[in-house]
Amino acid sequence: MSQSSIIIEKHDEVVCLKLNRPEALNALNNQMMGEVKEALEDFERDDVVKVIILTGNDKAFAAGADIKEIADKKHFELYDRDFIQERWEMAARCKKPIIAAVSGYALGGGCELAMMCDYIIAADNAKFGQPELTIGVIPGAGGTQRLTRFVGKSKAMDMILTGRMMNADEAERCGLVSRIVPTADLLTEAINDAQKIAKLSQASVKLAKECVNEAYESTLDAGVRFERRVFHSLFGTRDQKEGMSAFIEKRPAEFKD
Ligand code: DAK
Repeated sequence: MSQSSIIIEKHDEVVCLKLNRPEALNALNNQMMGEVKEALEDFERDDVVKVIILTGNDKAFAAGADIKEIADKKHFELYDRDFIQERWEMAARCKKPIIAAVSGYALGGGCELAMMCDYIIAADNAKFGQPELTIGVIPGAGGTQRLTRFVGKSKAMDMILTGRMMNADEAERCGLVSRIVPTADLLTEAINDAQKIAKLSQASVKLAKECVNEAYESTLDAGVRFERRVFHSLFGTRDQKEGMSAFIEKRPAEFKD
């Protein structure tokens, strides 16, 4: 296998996974997605890691799947191997929180990968798009579904049918990203967020994430019932006792998971 196409940096309980094929604007090839999947699986198993940041470089988060790698593929080959599906979905399956820190291009599979994360912080130079129709296909890693849930039908149709890019301002206005920060501060901001989350009770962090995601899978009634059961269950944890005692005793909570 050639040189690794990701870089991993650890900051105590926060781990930063950087996509690293700058010569191809971080186009997501099979090797890179395999490495991303393996790294995420390792982070899920590693008790020290509490929060994951997925990022690229200033110019590109990722400009999509590697078109040069997939251009000659045949229909049955994609179908039969379910086109590298299992390598792509890991970010959406993580129980630990995962923040996408997006600078530059997040196009096609790059935008889809960012949307699989729990939330997106955008640098002021970020550009999002689903340009697959301009190369004769459609989004294939959840773009038609996730983008529509993020931004609504009209904007999703506009983006997907025209293939145009959206800048960071528009992405924030329509709810695709949680906030915009100066490009130079992107990683510091993401790490600050991650460190705050890492200090909380990880049971409540993981379960809150599961509850929010449930909103996309169920009716309001069923989702609220799910949330209530999870709320009840947290009273079986020491962290709930610690959090509430610390509030009453006017001291910082020390969560132990
Ligand atoms: N693939 C391969 N190489 C790419 C690339 C890509 N997506 N994007 C950029 N590059 C390469 C360029 O070929 C160029 O390489 P050299 O020619 O120098 O060797 C280098 O990166 C710099 O790119 P440019 O010269 O084009 O740079 P510009 O600044 O002029 O333009 C650009 C930047 C982002 C506007 C342009 O590079 C561009 O349009 N890129 C393609 C964007 C795109 O169409 N993306 C969507 C790809 S399709 C699925 C999973 C995933 C997917 C589908 C299914 N399953 C699990 C089922 C995803 C599909 C896609 O993402």
